[in-house]
Amino acid sequence: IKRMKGLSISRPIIYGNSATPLHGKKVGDSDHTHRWTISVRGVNNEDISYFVRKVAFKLHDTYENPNRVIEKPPFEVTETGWGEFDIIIKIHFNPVSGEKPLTLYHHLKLHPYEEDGLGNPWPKQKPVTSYSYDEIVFNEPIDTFYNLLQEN
Ligand code: SLL
Repeated sequence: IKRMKGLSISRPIIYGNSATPLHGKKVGDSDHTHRWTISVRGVNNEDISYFVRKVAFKLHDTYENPNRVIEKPPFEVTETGWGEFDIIIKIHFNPVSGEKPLTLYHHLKLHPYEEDGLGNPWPKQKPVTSYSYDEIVFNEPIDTFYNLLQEN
């Protein structure tokens, strides 16, 4: 294998969650209050599957099968629940990259901020969102992976 000495290349991603209240609608016999979606995606919903092989989301242990592995886009998990917790996100890259998986953390946000920023209470139907922007930097990538990133 040949590495691109002295070079690095980066790709932007967005990860985080949206959540909407169930407003008393019952989900089975549970005490769940919200429906939420955690996701990893490209900027402007760009397809990231050419360099992301799969994404593992580790949910709170109160969930059945808390380790959710998503093998193709959209890399997201939708669930219902009652509480906020930290989600461990493990991004596995295309095997040609030879890169180790990358671990990110996201605090699942269900409850709105007190106000909308203009002094008004948060609108009841408005989804709560919490997203982060990040850039994944590949240092001295393997040449075939570098070319793959360049071509996409
Ligand atoms: C809290 N430390 O106490 C947190 C834990 C756990 C969230 C939140 C239910 C999952 C299920 C669920 O929302 N768990 O019923 O399957 O706030």
